[in-house]
Amino acid sequence: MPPSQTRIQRAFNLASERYAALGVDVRQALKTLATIPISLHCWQGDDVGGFENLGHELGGGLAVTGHYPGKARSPDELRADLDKTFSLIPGRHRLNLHACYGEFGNRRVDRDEIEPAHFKNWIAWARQRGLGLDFNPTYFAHPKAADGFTLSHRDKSIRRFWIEHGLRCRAIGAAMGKALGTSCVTNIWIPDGLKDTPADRRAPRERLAESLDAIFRKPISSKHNRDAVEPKLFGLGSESYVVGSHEFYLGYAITRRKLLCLDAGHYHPTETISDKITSVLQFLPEILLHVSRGVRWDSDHVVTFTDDLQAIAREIVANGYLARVHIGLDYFDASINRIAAWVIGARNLLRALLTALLEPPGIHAAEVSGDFTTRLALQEESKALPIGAVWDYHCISQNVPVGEAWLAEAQRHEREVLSQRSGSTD
Ligand code: RNT
Ligand code: ZN
Repeated sequence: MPPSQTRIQRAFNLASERYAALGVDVRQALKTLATIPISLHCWQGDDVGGFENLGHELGGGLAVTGHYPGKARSPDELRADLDKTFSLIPGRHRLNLHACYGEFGNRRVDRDEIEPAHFKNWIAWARQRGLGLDFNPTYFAHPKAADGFTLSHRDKSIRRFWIEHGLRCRAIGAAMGKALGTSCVTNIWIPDGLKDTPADRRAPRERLAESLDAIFRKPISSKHNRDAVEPKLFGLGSESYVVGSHEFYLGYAITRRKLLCLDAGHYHPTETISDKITSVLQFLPEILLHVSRGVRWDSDHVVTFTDDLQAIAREIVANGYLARVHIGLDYFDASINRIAAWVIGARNLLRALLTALLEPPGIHAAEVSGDFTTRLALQEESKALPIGAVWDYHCISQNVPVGEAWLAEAQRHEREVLSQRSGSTD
């Protein structure tokens, strides 16, 4: 064993003893951690660009800032970047694709024409690597979404177009789930909303419910595809009214037995999704999370190791919800190396889950016995427990770089691969 490995092993042994004294089984925690899949969002790799080559601006209230060179310009480049990324993250994970990332050759294939065949390379790639796929219809960056309305549009033909897109996306999701033997979560987010005070808040919501019902009419086995709907309170250009608000989709998901997607950036700045998890899971069998980080607004910053992130992970783990919560990342940062952005967010999310798995049982026990002093004392003391030693050991056992060593790998990839991509600064 090289000296660094011996050091990591020794630190791990000491840490395990420390945790064991508090009643925590570290090996069991690592076993569980290794089974938790994170759905990595493909759109961090190319600033939500996709491969349709429609030349249409992103829109829909989504904004990617930064001009870091080297973004992926083709599906092959994106897959190469993802391979590098996955090699720096411990565990076996999933990829979350948007419909605009299909491979259409030189043809123009509109959103109401897409088929599973356009995703066959992604499916083959995922199968080879043992990755699951998740999916999203793309309701933005399109002329028929340019006025800010899609499924709730007042024009029936535009609604029809987007319903067809939704139908096709569910079929693609099911094809992915079937081919890979792991159910695909197909998540619907639409940008529909208004910048200024609406005169009618009701009709668009009635139309949205109707459009969604049309998309979901056909039953699909949950073995292959699960439908999720994603609410939002406000967006850029939809500050006054969002058709698919939290209450709208909460009611919709409960009555239609759909997954609700909670995005950490979609609420008021002091409102957290961690507290919502135990509430909505009283009434829904499963949910999807878009783990993100809003800075002042839904800015989709790279996920860092915040209290918010730790609270989300803790609520999933402490309440035994790992089987009912699908965990995905959702952010886009073009101001730093895009692979590093993926890796930082994913490693933080996993570290937060590990922290939750290592929570001393005394915290819960203190609450049960009504001793809130002890609860608070243990909560605070547990923040200084040697989680880093356990995490390092986990990385070594999963054959991924320990600590900041992953960065050198990402930088080598930047020198050898990303920097060779010309004209890739915008
Ligand atoms: C937008 C939603 C949505 C998107 C992706 C690209 O506010 O969070 O999930 O980020 O579909
Ligand atoms: Zn989201």
